[in-house]
Amino acid sequence: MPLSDEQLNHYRDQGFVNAGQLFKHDELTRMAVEFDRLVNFDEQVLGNKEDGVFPYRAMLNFRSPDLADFILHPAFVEVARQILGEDIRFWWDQGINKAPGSGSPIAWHQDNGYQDGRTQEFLTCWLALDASSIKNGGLEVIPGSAAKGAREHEWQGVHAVIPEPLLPEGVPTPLDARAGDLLFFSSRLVHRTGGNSSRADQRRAWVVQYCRADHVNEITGESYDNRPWVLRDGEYAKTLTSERPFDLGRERP
Ligand SMILES: O=C(O)CCC(=O)C(=O)O
Repeated sequence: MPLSDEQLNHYRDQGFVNAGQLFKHDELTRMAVEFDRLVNFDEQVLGNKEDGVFPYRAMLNFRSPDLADFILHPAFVEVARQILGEDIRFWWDQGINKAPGSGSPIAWHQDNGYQDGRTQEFLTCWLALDASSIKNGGLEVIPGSAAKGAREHEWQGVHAVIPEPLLPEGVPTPLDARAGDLLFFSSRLVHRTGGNSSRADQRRAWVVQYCRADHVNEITGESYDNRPWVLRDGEYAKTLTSERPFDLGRERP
């Protein structure tokens, strides 16, 4: 379950790694069923009307006990332990489907850019529920960009975006995935996704993020003890519970 030394070194050098198939077939099916119920058959969308919107929903775990259980699954948590240590909280999850014909991009950003203030590096787990490539709105990354530190972002609608002149040097590189692949990347990895120009290939991803338990907003000083524990002193939490309640209405998608 944990990353091999080679995979961990790749993550540390490049800011990302494709860990391959860490979930069983029946687990992936259960996650896809819940994803479709909560994301595809609902009204929420991102993107713009001219290019074509796409289904999206934040915090699927609030609405699905099965997905909440998966947040404590060792396939995620054992890698999070290697990267973040023995005290970890769950940070955020979202379901995104770049459906066929949805042309709207998600522009270059770091996941840290979504917070109003600098925070420590955290971990994004991007679970491909379908095969993904540039053609159907898959990820592109700038390898090595995570090590170059936090970038300034500007808000474009609900999206935090790095203005072109502030992008780090590097060659944009597709990060393709097979259905079921689990990609891990740093919250400081500069990445984007384009539109889905395929005729029929959905591109569903369940994105689950973890942070160190002492994660704080370094500008406002806010402690994120409204995020539930996952590992405490190296022990798995039994359920997702936090010191303060989490208010989805206050948080940006
Ligand atoms: O899955 C996508 O299309 C975008 C994901 C992304 O950029 C993110 O999770 O920060």
